[in-house]
Amino acid sequence: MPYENILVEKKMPIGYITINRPKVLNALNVKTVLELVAAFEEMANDDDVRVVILTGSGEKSFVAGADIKEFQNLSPDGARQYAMRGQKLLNLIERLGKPVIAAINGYALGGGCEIAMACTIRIASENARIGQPEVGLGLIPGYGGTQRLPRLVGKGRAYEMILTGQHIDAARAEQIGLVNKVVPQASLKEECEKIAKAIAKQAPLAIRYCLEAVDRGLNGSLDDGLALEADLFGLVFGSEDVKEGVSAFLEKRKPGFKGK
Ligand code: DAK
Repeated sequence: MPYENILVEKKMPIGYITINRPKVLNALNVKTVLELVAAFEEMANDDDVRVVILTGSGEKSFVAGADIKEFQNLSPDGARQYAMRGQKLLNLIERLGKPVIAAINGYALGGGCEIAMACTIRIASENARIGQPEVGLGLIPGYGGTQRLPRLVGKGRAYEMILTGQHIDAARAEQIGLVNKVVPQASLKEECEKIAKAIAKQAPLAIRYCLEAVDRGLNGSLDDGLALEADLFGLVFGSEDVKEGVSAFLEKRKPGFKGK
């Protein structure tokens, strides 16, 4: 499907999605959100794509938030639909069944920070600036910022970012666990690809169940999470990949996983 506001590429085992509106610092308008939903669905349905890398065009911005121009004439019902579309996209990213790495190449503000937080792993370039500036527009975060940020960095630090609306730099983001690692911009793509390739060597089903165990587990009690882990542990034991992984270890060879 031809896209206007995003670039989509596959170099197996990696799928690349790049938000491509550099003139507005990759701000997310409705069309871009719809295109992202379609592109992530395409990645989810392609078994050869093992990991997706999401980034923004240019060297200045990952995503500078929702496109503020579209807020001007938004009715309450329009805002509701807007929220549902955004939630669909972020849930899709978080529950894709394969890891999504956010390559944060500059500003990740508002909806940009929220999209990055729905990703599995975040790697930032040294010039990244991250924040939830919604209160300065009279809004509150609407794509999960009030929920995912405290889960990632703790309540106090989340409150500080959400209530002041101030941006933090890449080093601070790494310090508080908002991003996994900070690298020079020139090596951002390579660093993300290194992680993607390490993941792609592992058993696909096991990766899918790990994502499900962590994501669903974090939303419930420890007991429920442990029960889910036990269920998934049992399920994965029915796979051909477990037999292959164990045999390969004992035979001192590399495993050939099939995702079955
Ligand atoms: N929307 C639209 N245009 C934007 C934009 C944005 N978020 N961010 C930047 N731009 C545009 C600028 O207007 C400018 O366009 P021209 O004037 O050249 O036409 C161009 O990008 C370059 O920006 P600047 O000239 O401002 O560049 P600077 O380097 O000086 O500043 C900046 C960079 C990122 C600090 C600044 O642009 C900035 O503060 N941008 C706004 C950041 C922001 O507030 N983002 C959060 C938006 S609120 C909802 C769910 C979610 C959301 C809302 C509702 N519902 C459930 C209903 C999400 C809300 C948000 O994300």
